Amino acid sequence: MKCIKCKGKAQIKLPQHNSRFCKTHFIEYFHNQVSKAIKNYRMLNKDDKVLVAVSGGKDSLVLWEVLNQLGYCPDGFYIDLGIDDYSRQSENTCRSFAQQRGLDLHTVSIPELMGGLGIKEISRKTRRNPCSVCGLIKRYYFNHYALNKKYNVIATGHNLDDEAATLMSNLTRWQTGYLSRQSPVLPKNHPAMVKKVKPLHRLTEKETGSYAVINRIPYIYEECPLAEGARSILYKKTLNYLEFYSPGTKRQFYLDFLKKGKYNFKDSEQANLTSCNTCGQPTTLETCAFCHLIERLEVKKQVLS
Ligand code: Q46
Ligand code: ZN
Ligand code: ZN
Repeated sequence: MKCIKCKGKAQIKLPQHNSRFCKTHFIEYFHNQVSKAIKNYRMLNKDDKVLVAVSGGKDSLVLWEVLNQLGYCPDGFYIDLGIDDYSRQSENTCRSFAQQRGLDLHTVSIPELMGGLGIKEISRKTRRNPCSVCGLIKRYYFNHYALNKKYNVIATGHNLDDEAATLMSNLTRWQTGYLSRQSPVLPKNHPAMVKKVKPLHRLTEKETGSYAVINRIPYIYEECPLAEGARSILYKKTLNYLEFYSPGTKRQFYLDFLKKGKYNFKDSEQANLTSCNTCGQPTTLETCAFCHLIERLEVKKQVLS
């Protein structure tokens, strides 16, 4: 098997592109895909203050590494979700990654901010699905922290598999508002909102995994113990099945949606975006979902320093 660029020994096969690369040319391909995503969607400028949301998993650490290699000087942001050993190991992985590269890592702890409760306890107390409360809390603190510390872009490690699974989930339930908003860039369309970007959206989970292995990026292999039964896993499996028999399907499904499909859906919610009467963050309601959650939990909200 030969690299299509240099005819040297290929290490990685990408059936969706009908390509094979040696290590050097795979890294070049990977960086090109990230640069293309950044350029096509005007995600970042070299002088932007960028905060990368890191979890200790391969995607977010690969993103941090690539943005740093491409000269964007990003800082990392880790949220301790209070999920037992998993959270401890994730934080240690992020810390050692940052230390080895001389990068800055910022952290906040959900149990410290929410009266000693971690995601599991919050989920139990509110009788809500753990991933739904976790998503709500993470979104709130990413935005709140970045705004407080004057970062103007938040970058997340969502890859092509994540985005294609979200698309399939939104389509199967005809969530037209979500479909119109699903994008690799969420612009700042409220004074208290920080722009969010997904520079890995053109790359599959397999590709980010290969990049991590080739570049010896240590990451946490275990899945979050609360992920079990998440519907996104089912959608990913379905898409991987299609991809196995018809390479390129996943990529075409998602990238063509961005090019051709997305504009057929209307977003009525964004027009009604206003400020939460309790915390000032953007919401379509009088009080935002996060403040409702705090009220329901009967905990005193801590202010971030
Ligand atoms: S961390 Fe949180 Fe994920 Fe765990 S509880 Fe679900 S959403 S699975 S990315
Ligand atoms: Zn090569
Ligand atoms: Zn609020």
